[in-house]
Amino acid sequence: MGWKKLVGLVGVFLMAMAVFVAAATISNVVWENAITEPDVGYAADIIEGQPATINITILKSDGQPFAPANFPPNTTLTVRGRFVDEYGNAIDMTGDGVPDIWNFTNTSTPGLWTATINVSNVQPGMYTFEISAVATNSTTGAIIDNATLREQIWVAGGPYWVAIANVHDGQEIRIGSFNFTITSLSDVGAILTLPNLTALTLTDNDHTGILAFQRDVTGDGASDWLMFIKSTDEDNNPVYNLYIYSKDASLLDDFNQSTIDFYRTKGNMIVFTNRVFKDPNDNYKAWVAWDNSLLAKLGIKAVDYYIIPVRGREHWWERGAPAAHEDVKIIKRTTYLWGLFGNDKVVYEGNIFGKNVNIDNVLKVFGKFAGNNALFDTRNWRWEIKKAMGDITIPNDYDLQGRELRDLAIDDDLWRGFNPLKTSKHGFFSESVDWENLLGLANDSEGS
Ligand SMILES: [Ca+2]
Ligand SMILES: [Ca+2]
Repeated sequence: MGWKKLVGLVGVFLMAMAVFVAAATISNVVWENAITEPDVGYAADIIEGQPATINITILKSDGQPFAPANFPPNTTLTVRGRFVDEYGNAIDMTGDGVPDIWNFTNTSTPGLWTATINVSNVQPGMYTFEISAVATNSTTGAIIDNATLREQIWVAGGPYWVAIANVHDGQEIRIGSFNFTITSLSDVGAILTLPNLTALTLTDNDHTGILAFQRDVTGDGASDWLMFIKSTDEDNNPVYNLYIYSKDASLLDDFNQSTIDFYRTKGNMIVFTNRVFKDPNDNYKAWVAWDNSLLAKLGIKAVDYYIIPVRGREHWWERGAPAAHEDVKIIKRTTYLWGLFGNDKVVYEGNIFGKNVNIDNVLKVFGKFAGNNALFDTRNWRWEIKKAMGDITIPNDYDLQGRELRDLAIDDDLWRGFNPLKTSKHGFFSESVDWENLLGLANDSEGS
């Protein structure tokens, strides 16, 4: 073989490679009537029964818009989307047993394609949506150009859902008139005891870490989804969170977790369950762990803790199963000589949902319950946790006091020595916390 021939072959090979590499591209996915914010990086959320529109930009392999004008006359352009299983087969997303295909249409903007997807009667969860764009010679059937894009999509079972973190054996779950007890819950499956004492067994056949069943828990005659979804706690231990999806707004009201008030543990700690951090009327509630020890009573030294929910919807939302945000700041206020000396310090800042936040082995905060609500805007939808509750554990020589943020500012009883919201400067007290801003009293841009 002469060197010219070799170069020629290499050249052909490189050209073949170039054709193979330079396929069309699908990019710039823009959703309408789906939830893509407040945090990018999560899969888009679409809601069962609510049509969502997906817009995509497709470019030919030569970079021109994937549009009829940029192809020879006898070209057929097909752009379609399908939800696919792990083998790439289209699946049924409407409950009629027939796999579904959504055809995209070319908009007036060349290369901008759009489709409206409506799923129904599917189990909530993460799904793979595969979009393919193919240009075919309509005479020969030969493929001229093509592109594929796979998008992860979270399908929510309704615009209302509640999540309970870290549910466990023996726990009783009450929603309106429906209730059940978790008899056992593990990787193998779950056994639940329903009201009429019948047992319901759930198994994780497909090993997804999801155990799901349907019941009408809101009493409107329509089934709601109940799902145990495996997750991990802050120590990476496996836990199960319970998610309940509904199309019935009363779900959030029905979910009454306030039956238990408090109990004592063996270690002289008191657990206050189901304390509200945020209610559906956008009231945020702070909790103060007030030091009642002998030293504190004598005015010598006291350590008080303030659990302050961070205001603003961007701090209270859930996306998909593992992503929950219930942001609080915990301030430790140490005072000496009746508050003459002391300091404030932020000792925790961040999410509490499903976390056992332990401060100094004195205060423990566990974000336990989130009642999530889809907010329908003109184009962009959002989730907001309308109702958030948690468990707070304190030693038995502490008191737990709850106040709405604004009330905390005016209530002198909950400030040892002096109220920083009323006294701007205090001689021996080193201030490092912007209380006004934290409680939403500063002419806030941060609040909702
Ligand atoms: Ca179908
Ligand atoms: Ca229902």
